[in-house]
Amino acid sequence: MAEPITLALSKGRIFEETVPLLRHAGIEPAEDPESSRRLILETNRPGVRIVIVRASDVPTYVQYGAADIGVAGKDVLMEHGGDGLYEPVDLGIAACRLMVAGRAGEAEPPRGRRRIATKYVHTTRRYYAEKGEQVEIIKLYGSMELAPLVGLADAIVDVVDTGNTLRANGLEPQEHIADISSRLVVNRAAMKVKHDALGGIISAFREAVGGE
Ligand code: PRT
Ligand code: MG
Repeated sequence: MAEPITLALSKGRIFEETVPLLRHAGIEPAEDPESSRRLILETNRPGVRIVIVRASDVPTYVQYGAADIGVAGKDVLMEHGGDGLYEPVDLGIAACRLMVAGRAGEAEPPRGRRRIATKYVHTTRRYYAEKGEQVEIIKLYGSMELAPLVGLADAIVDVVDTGNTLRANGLEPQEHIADISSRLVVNRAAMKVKHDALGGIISAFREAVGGE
């Protein structure tokens, strides 16, 4: 009997872009998480199941071994830290950029300590520490784009894809922090104990995205 494998995925863009890669590994989810309320999805492969979690919780499930393997954005991984995680494949999916953005046409940033609103508190602290700039960081959980419009912050740090959301709110990208794509993450202990089953899945993902 093959070793049971639990894969952590978030709904939405990551699930949708991971399905074709899973198919390459011979794995088909039995249900669509958008229409099912179930958080544990069986697959066509006995012993392989998918758990549906928040995008920012994927590294936590994998780190603690509640899931053996998962798919998470590099933004989420940078913020979480790499403890207990092995990051074998850049899947190139859900691509975007982590940016500083502020009000459009604001030539000079305000003098003194700028206030930056973000859900990426650790990443933002690290970024400004490396630049040697003192900033005040305000933690938000969503709708970051609102903060500069109502005077909560001078700028935000968020992921940007088309830039439409920034534009629609009178904001513009100002500084590029990192290019982001989603990565396969694997629990380090599971990698040893379930080496054959996980190794097969990792190779199939690598092949599916054109790596060797
Ligand atoms: O929704 P939830 O709070 O559970 O978590 P989440 O928003 O982190 O999850 P999800 O599924 O939206 O995103 C998962 C991953 O997709 C992120 O961790 C990123 O790595 C990646 N990704 C790629 C994006 C985007 N593109 C993206 N455009 N994540 C979020 N956005 C949001 C962005 O925050 C902004 O609000 O979309 C808006 C900007 O899009 P544009 O096209 O208008 O620039
Ligand atoms: Mg979201």
